[in-house]
Amino acid sequence: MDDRARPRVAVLMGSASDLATMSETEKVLDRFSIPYVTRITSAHRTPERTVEIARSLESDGVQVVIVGAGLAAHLAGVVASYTTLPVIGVPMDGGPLSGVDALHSTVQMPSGIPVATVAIGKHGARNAGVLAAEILAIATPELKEKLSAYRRERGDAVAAKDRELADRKKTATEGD
Ligand code: RP5
Repeated sequence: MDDRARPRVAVLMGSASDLATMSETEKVLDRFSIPYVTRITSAHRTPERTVEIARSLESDGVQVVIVGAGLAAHLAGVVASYTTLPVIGVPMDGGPLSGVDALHSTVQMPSGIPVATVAIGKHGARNAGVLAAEILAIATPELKEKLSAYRRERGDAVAAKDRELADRKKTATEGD
């Protein structure tokens, strides 16, 4: 396989029901042109497949692993226990506890086996993509430039909204 097409990030999730949220991670990775592979595997329903996937990540060329899971979210922790690659955990929202269960399950790892846990739901899914890009950027200067542009764009969008608001207020006051 052409090395540029080799996945550098693995996006794993516990269920197809996580796809809508985890597609936010994919969008960010797409934006930074980071090749990734997406897999559905469950710590509880397909434990053996999960171990198989976790064990092969490094030899497949993956450098950062992003894992989304909900409810009693053990997938990120289990994957982290089988690899020394950095693992980013995304707690899924939904369920009777609105994702707080998944947040606690993902973040409360025992010392020695870290899972870098981001926010619950879509914000976390997006940040997982950005964090993966930041990790990869350590050795990839082009990515650093893309990250700076991304931040600039987001800052500019806030400033544009602020100007828009000020203009609306001014027009409203003039109409009084
Ligand atoms: C977790 O259980 C999955 O990550 C998902 O967030 C949650 C519910 O899964 P489904 O019952 O929708 O398949 O393992």
